[in-house]
Amino acid sequence: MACFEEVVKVSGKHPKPLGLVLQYGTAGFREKAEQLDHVMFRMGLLAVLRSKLSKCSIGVVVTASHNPEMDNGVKLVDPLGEMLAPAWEEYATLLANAEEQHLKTILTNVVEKESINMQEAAHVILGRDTRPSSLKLSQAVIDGISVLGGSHQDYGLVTTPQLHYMVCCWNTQEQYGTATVEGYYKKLSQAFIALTAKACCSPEQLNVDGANGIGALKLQEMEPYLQKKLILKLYNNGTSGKLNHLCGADYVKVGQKPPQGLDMKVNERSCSFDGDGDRIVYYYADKAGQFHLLDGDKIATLITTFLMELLAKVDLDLQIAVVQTAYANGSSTRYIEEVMKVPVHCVSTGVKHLHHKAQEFDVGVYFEANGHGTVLFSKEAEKKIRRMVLDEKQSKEKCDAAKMLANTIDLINQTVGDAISDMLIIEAILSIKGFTVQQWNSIYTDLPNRQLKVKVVNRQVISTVNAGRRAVTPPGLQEQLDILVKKYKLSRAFVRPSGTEDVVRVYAEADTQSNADTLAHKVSCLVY
Ligand code: NG1
Ligand code: ZN
Repeated sequence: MACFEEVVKVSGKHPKPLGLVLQYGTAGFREKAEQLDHVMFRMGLLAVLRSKLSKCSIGVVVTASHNPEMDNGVKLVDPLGEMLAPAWEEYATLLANAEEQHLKTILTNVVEKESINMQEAAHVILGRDTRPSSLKLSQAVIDGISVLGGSHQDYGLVTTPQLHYMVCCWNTQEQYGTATVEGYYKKLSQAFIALTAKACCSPEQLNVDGANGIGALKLQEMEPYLQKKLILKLYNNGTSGKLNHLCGADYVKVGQKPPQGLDMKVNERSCSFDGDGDRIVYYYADKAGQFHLLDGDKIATLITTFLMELLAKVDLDLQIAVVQTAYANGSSTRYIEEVMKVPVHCVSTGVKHLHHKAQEFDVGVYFEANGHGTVLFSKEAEKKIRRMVLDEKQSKEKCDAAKMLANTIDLINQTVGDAISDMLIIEAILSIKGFTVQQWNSIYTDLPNRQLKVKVVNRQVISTVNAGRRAVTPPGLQEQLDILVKKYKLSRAFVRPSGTEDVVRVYAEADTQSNADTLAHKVSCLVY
């Protein structure tokens, strides 16, 4: 194929380190930034092919989210803002690992297998985080797009969810929103102001740890649009500290401790974003100095409670469900299923799995324990709700509840988990319900738990089934783990290889913190 001759020529400027093997993992490729130039170029090529096939704009985000600053990564975003289709993840891996002499063959195979018409136009939407390496790497993506004749729109520095939002706007002819960062700020802030118009109290200042990343930058841009309806105090805004270093949602969640650089007063609520602004966790310290974390499970419970109340009022026969992963605290699952009577589904780690499952319901609430999540409303559910808002024959109570649901739909970023949007929803709910962060926290009590990272020679020797909850290789590992778990009360533990870092993750839950810690430690010894 003639056009691939040029690709091979330009690829020489983006050489693949010989023998380097990478995998399109939980959230795209992640590696030390200096190893990724060829991957970026090739993902530019792949995005063009995907765009030609779908006749839609395709997104590319250059980010490594919660990873350390020296890492970077890339992921492709499908037409409605969703994660890349599974078959294309395989093409991405093949393409990234092809030695120079095989590049043309791999590209030709994709074109033939998918019957791509190379005469079609292609358009790619690009964004990047604040890592020092991101600008150069995004230029390598542009080289890939250009050599295959694709056009592109570079949004530059944006949060990952802002990029997902842009892709959805482009492909819905802006029905979802205006495809600019200003359009994003206006849509969310108008919905927030409308939703909280009749709130019983205005909440006190919220401390935000921006992880020294893009979320901090974008929140500062957005603040004027919120018209002082929410008072934010931003810490770790990137002016002095390092990205994700001793701060950010992952640091807080995994370490169960506050970030550095945040001045937290007793009982004051604070939240942390991650490095690309798609995760959020809340926390506070009580009078005794004890730290309380309100993670993705607590967020899912709060949002589901709020939506359930509104859905009961509108009485439109809409089914709500919650989607979690194995990392969800056992108490949250029990509370949602047994007390709230809402069905809970457990899927494999990685937001694409949760998103996909949540699409099966009228209203699907999905959150990973780490604070990555959103709410999806089916097209039909959204239509019914918006119709009720305009239906003058309905009672005022129904109409008001429908309006609140419609504003919630506009406030939530339905394309992916979004720290800014989730923060606004949480703040709206707290002020509408007149809840303090302590009242929110007391909805249920978390089971003590511990997450550990274990460095091993080859993490891929561990493989799992049942949404990551049971190890099938190496032989005997699961049996030994089962014996350990039986020694503790209310216990649960599992191991799985990370899809984003070169580690094995261990998770343990038990009746006391010291038992959870000991169990996690003993499980780590099994894999080490
Ligand atoms: P891995 O590294 O595969 O565990 C982590 C998170 C996922 C997801 C991705 C993408 C945990 C335990 N895992 O995946 O939930 O958010 O990163 O960022 O938090
Ligand atoms: Zn992230």
